[in-house]
Amino acid sequence: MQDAQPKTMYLKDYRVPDYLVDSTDLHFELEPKATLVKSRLEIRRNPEAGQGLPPLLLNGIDLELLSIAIDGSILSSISYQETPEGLSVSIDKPEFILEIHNRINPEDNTSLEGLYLSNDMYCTQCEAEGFRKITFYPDRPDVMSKFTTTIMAPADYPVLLSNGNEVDRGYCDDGRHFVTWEDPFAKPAYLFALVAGDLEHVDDSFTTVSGREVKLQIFTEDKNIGKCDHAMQSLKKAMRWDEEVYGREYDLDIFMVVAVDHFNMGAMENKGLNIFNSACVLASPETATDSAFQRIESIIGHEYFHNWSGNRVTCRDWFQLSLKEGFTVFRDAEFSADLNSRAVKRIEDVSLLRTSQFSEDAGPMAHPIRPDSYMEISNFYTLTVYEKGAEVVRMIHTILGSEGFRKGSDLYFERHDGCAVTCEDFIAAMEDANQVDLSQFRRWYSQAGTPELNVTDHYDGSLDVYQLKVRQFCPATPEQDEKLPFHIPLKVGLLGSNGADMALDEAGATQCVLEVTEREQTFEFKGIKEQPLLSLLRGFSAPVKVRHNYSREQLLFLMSNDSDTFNRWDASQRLAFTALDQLQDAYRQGRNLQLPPEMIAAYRDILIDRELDPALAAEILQLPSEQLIAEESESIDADAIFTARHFARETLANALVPELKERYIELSTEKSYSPNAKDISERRLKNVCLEYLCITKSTEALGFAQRQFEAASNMTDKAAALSALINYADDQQADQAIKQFYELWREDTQVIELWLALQSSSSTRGTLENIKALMQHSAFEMKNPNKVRAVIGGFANRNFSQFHKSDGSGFEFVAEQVITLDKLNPQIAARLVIPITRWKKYAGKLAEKMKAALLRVADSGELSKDVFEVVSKGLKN
Ligand code: B3K
Ligand code: ZN
Repeated sequence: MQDAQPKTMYLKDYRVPDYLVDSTDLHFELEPKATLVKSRLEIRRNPEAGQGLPPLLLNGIDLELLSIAIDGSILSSISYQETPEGLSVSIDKPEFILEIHNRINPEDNTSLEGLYLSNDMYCTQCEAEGFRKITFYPDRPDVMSKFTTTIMAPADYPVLLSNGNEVDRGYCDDGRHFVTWEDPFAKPAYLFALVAGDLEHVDDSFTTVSGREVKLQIFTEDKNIGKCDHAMQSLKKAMRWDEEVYGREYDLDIFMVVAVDHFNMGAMENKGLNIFNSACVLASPETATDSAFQRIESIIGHEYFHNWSGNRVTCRDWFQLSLKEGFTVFRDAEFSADLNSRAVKRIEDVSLLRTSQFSEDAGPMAHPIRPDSYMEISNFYTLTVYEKGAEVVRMIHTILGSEGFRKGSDLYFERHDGCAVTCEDFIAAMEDANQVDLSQFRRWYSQAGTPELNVTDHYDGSLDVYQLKVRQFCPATPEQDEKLPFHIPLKVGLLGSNGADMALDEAGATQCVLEVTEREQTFEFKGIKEQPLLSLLRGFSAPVKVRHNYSREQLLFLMSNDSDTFNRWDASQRLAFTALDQLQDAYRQGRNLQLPPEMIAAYRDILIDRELDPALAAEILQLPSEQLIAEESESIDADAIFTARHFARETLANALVPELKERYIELSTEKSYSPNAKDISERRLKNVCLEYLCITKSTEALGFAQRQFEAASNMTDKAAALSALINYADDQQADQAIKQFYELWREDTQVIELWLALQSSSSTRGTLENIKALMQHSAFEMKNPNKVRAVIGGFANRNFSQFHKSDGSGFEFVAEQVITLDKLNPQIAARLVIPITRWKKYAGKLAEKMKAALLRVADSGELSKDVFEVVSKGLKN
């Protein structure tokens, strides 16, 4: 693979920094290929770090050092050494001013870390370790400093932004201009940001609860200025929500958001200057789908909430990443739930967790939400740290209740404001504010893997006692063979034969949280007058898998009666899984495939139930994705999964045509677009009906799709119709729609990303040949992560049948792209390689072919740290 293995970092090796940086004064002279960076740092020995004056260690990557001086004296090369990490400088006094001049090359920076150019706009991305690509610095989150930043640029970069408040601006003799920004809050270097470009902005303001006026600005290229309104409204809602729900007020006079086309992830919470992937901030009804509107609302909320959970209180080291990310995802999920449909939000989040986080937990990169080690921290911005991390915070919320949780978060913010802290500090604040003991609960932070609960029950009618026996088990994960029992809040209810919740105690509570702490534990409910039906893990109260021997009748009963909406949906999932398993077995054994008539009847009931939230109906009708079925399988048989699911959908479609048609027509009313929960949910069901109808490939159904494609005035309906045509129309009709759509939207970057994704994820049109053709299209750009995610990511992650082609061509293709991308953008390459690291879960030849593709990446020469870590863990036995 390569000669020198990258170094592994361990949590147990954490040491406080030797030196502190009280102030950081930065000066940038922007030039595309040769930007000059001058820094002036006030440094002192950290009193907590022990005696003596050890060398000062500064991180630096791809920097051209011009000069280094201490207290005004230029250092000769004997006073400092270049190291693999950066510089080691000899120190002979406890306090000093360090001045460094260095040059960087933003234009050639395709890693999109540090300072780079995107469409002629300068921007930065410093989390986690990007600041070291800007200048030599102790680039670690526990070094917090007050930053002042001066940006000097030619006049054709009129907008010059950094963190904090603007304190000066002016012109230089040579025609350049400058702006100086001062951030009064000490922060780690990963929260530093700089933007320079020819940008327009939309302005608004927000009055905080204590009456302070905050200026709000969203910056983007001129052509996108009409797409900022939704983000601005979302920002104001988020600011109000954080005041009301967490008592958190904004702290600077200005809050800025900038949209950037080239960005490795969704957005970044830099202090006062959030930088966003354009796809996560720009929207208009004509160009963005409902899910884009919702994604924007939640990401705007997420980054804003980081101002407290992340910025004011930050992480001591990167092992603590979930401290800010898990907590902030929990906060943004609750924000979205409060603003939209709580049940639908929960279903979407749990689907993502089950599909992608559970498979991470079962794969070679499995890690606890607080990892013990890493080679490259960028590889740990995972669903485990984010989404499972949020579930762990949610469990604390469930155990303590809303009020107790709020007391805990108040204490956490009060105790640690302005500090860099640990997950342990968060749990301790929750404990201390509530006088509870969360010792065992802490195992969620240190043990990886998805726990499984086996639940059996027994009803004794002569004593009116209902007993639940719960056994827990967690599969082994890399480096962790044995797991200790988890503390699991298991929310349950009991349904009577009339479908209503039974009273579980004398006070009449209809649900309770069982605290499962042992490997095996029995719970008893008294005064239960009839055999109840168990509603388990309500609201998905813990990130676990629950096994219980439900009969088909019981699941159907739960589907129609459970008072917990999430569990109504979950019952439908269990029912679908059973049917899909049986179909897979029949396929493997060469028997005729058949869908149980009760299942068809149940789906008909869902479709005609006008009382049911249409979004919930849509979620139920969808059937679990192939990826989720794969995750649930002991050994993945891709062919059987695809065939079974396809058959089930085709059968349902053919059996339910009249009901689908009626519902589709009924929901196809002309009204002006609004991304509110009710309208979104109606559009969702309408478009699920359209898709099912098109599965039948009838002329009538494809006619509906064609008409909707032509008439739609919003992108949700337009894209749904295009998707139906791409997947189910004949080549001619599909080709024409694809072409027409492109001609209409070729100037709109976000719409074209959607256009690419719809094709790459299509099981019919997303053939390898077509994917390669898309990569030759002028709309594709290998240096743009959104385009890579749309085309190559869409193929590897959302095009189950083509990616898993039995000849292994899909795996080989992904391997080739990873090798190419690793030279341009290691972070993106390391994400893309993940689908081919899961080879152990596959049956037969597919496993061999997938492993061969992974080996090909491993043997391709020098790899980045990012790709090396994922590939080497993927190949480990
Ligand atoms: N904190 C950033 C993620 C940075 C990822 C760096 N590889 C966005 C977020 O979670 O809010
Ligand atoms: Zn975050």
